[in-house]
Amino acid sequence: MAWYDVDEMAVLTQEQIAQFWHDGVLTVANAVTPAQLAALRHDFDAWVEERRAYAAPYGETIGGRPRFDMQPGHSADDPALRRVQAPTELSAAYYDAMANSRMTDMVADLIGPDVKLHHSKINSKLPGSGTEVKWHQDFPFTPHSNSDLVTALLMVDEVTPENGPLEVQLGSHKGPIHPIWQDGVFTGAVAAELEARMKRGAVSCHGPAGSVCLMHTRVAHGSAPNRSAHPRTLFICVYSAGDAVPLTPNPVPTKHQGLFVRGGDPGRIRSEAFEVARPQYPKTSFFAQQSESERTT
Ligand SMILES: O=C(O)CCC(=O)C(=O)O
Repeated sequence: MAWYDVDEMAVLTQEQIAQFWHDGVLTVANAVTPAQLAALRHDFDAWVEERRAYAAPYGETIGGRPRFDMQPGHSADDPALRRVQAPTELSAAYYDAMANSRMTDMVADLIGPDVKLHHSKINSKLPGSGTEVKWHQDFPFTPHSNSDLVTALLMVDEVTPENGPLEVQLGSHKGPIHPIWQDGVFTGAVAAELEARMKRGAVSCHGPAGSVCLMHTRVAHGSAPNRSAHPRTLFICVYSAGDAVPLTPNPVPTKHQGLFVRGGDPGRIRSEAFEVARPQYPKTSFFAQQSESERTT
């Protein structure tokens, strides 16, 4: 898949915008400034250190669920922080990257002019942690009246083919919405045989730290454990068009939901026809929903 570098002042070109709507994915370098990137890394490193002291998920978001979620097996010597929910509430650096960066401008080029935040999170794969993401589309987790939603995955670390990059099925945003309930259980993942097929045709999204992967909400994707000696930290912001209205509770509640980061409230609701099973609200995090052993404990 092609990825692009753009100069300091540019926003996306028509070619890049066309590529996004064709593939459902576009990776662009330098989505934040070097100073913004350094601030993101600084705050994340501090959270990893701080979490060594905790054996179980810790902290609280406005939904009453843990702020910091760890992979089972986490310990002080082997910290396995896998998720920080709503980091824009904790850190000026994360807020700034979400609301005031070239990443924000790029999203406006795709689904603007009116763009609002739905939620934010950090997905972390520390070396050897085993954290993986089973294949799914984001839309059935966060259905809206229309599907003009972009999941922006900002690479806080360099992402390589070895450290568990996002893998996508190009063009899948134009296909069906695949169930993430299997045999009456909310697994948060497509059926195993479909996942195997999707993996065979997958393309991975990697790039230097500071790059962003802009992904349409209906693109099928997943990611494997980090087999390398280097961390893979993604700051993920989910944005919607101003006229897309959420139909179910936010699985990552945040006081910043609905914040207009570009433009303003158009005062209109736009809808598309689709049918989707209601998602199950998570008890702790998305990772626990996807894990058979964590679901049953
Ligand atoms: O962390 C990743 O590799 C993928 C993120 C993802 O699929 C999600 O959070 O929905």
